[in-house]
Amino acid sequence: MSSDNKITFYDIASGPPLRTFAPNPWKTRFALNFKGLAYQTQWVHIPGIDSLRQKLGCPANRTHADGTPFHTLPMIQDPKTGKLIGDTFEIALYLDATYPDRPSLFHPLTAGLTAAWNAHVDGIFTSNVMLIDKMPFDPSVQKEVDAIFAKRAGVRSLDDFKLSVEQREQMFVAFEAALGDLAKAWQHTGGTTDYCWAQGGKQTQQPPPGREQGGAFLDGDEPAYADFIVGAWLKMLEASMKPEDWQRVRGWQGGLWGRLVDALSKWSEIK
Ligand SMILES: N[C@@H](CCC(=O)N[C@@H](CS)C(=O)NCC(=O)O)C(=O)O
Repeated sequence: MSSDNKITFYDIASGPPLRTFAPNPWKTRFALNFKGLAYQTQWVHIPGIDSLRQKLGCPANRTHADGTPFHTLPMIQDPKTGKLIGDTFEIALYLDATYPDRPSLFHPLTAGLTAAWNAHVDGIFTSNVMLIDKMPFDPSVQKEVDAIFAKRAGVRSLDDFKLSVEQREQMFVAFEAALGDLAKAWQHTGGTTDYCWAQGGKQTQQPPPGREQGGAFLDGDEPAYADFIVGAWLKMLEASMKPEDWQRVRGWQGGLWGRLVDALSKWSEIK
């Protein structure tokens, strides 16, 4: 297939070797790979996202605290329909609607449910993002990226966000408990067991017999977009945490997160 017929997938550029690391682009890459669609990646450095989206006429879907438009990735351009889409969830819905003969990202009538899951999962990981060590931005733009992030956060330097050893450990404990609560979805428990994960990630109540161990995916032997949402955040941690911290997260909840990332490796190809 000539590159003219391929979907163009705009992803955030890392340092060499070019690889996906940001969570939202990971959701889209999983989706494209799972559906087996032909695509090519266009890598964009963070400081170039604004001008690219404006040039292509793709409206921003986030807003900075001061009310100005916040341009983000991913974005796809599909020559089959001429469509340009710049929001992860919209992209997933579009791909299922446009390519129904390919594996489905959404089980029937679960788009609303998955949108709520997306917001919930984004919230948990975003509140613990300070546990990462460093995102693998290209060194050539690192200073510019740091300045953009510092300005956005209203601080002079990102060093203002450095956690003490004790604060970090507290955050790890809280993160493990939050993921423990999330893990109940894999065991199909939750509504009836109020809160079975205590600080430190220890399970204090057992799920009903037969549901002690969930599979790698939320429902069944194949992943759905809901699994990609969590997998995308885990891939960001894998790329950005210190290796020993990432091993720690992989092992939580009986190794569920490691199992999920490993099971998703089939759809993790970067092309
Ligand atoms: N609602 C958007 C959010 C996308 C988003 O926040 N993307 C981040 C990467 S995960 C981004 O492009 N950030 C650019 C920046 O921080 O300047 C979506 O789901 O596509």
